[in-house]
Amino acid sequence: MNMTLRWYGSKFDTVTLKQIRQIPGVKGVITMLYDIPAGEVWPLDRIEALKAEVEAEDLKIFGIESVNVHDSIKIGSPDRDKYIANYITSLENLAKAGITTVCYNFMPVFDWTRTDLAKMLSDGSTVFAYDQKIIDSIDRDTFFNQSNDRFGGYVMPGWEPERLAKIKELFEAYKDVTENKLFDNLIYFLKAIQPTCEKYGIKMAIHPDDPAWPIFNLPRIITSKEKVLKVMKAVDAPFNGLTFCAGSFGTNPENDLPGMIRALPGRIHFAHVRNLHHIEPGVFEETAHLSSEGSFDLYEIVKALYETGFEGPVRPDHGRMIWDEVAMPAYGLYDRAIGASYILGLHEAIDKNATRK
Ligand code: DNO
Repeated sequence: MNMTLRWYGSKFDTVTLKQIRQIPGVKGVITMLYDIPAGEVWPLDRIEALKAEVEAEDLKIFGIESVNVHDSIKIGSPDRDKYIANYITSLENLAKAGITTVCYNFMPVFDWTRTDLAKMLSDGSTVFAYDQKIIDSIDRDTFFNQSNDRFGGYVMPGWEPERLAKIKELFEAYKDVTENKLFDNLIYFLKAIQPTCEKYGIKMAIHPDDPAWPIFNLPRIITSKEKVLKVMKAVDAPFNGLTFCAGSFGTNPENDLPGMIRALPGRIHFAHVRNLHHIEPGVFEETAHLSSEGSFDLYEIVKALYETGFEGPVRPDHGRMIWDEVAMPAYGLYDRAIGASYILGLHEAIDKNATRK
């Protein structure tokens, strides 16, 4: 297990590589070229410059989150092959720079969704929260129009202003995309990139849908163990893997998180480990990483990763905003550093217990 932190690049992130380097046990970053829109090629020189910047601070790039998939590929539009060809070139360029773990998602229109980006917990920290009742009662366009304001000036992943500007057209473009069609389009994409991934040893790690159920009448296909296994079986090759995101799958309390990990040996290429607190069905708030703070058993999650031989990158996920930090919501330094130390502590204890037996 390689502990990392997500880092958006020096132009966008409030956290510096120097700070990340000082978190004990953190060996590197998960990063991306945040300014390149979905569908465009990632140039090799930009990737190499990013790599050099990270390595100059004695850190390593353990993977990319995300090389985003253009909507034409998800919709299955006539021009999808052009965007798939661009995606393949980006993968080749990443592999040439030695970066072979790639996270992506296949969520229609938008990425993760929360109804509150700064809900105050009893300790005075603020967190992301979600309430299905708000989603059910709000007009879709109003929700998206308000999003730029909710983000307090930060560009949030998956909610880039240029996407929000064309949200109506995007919804229109997805109107005939059923769950089956979205699944078929994912399989078409995976089969098209398979030769490149296998040639370069690239591990593709699909991120679950968050929350793990359809919202705004859009289909979601990466929401449960059964649905993930269906994708894994449809393209049954090791390159086709998963980003195991505890916080996303865990939005649905019926998902048995350690059980999911154990059902996917060798197919989890990247892990997001965090916690949240279920309040009632469809209503939850994020919390600190500790098991005692939320609804998940983090010990069992790390143990399942350990016992299935997971050796990929792990990152703490959304953190609370604490200690008056000014940063991109959920992506500050302090609480994610605490999360990383906690996960590493669990891992050390599990490892010592296993090897001493
Ligand atoms: C949110 C993140 C997601 C994730 C993408 C992966 O904080 O977990 O934006 O990076 O869904 O493509």
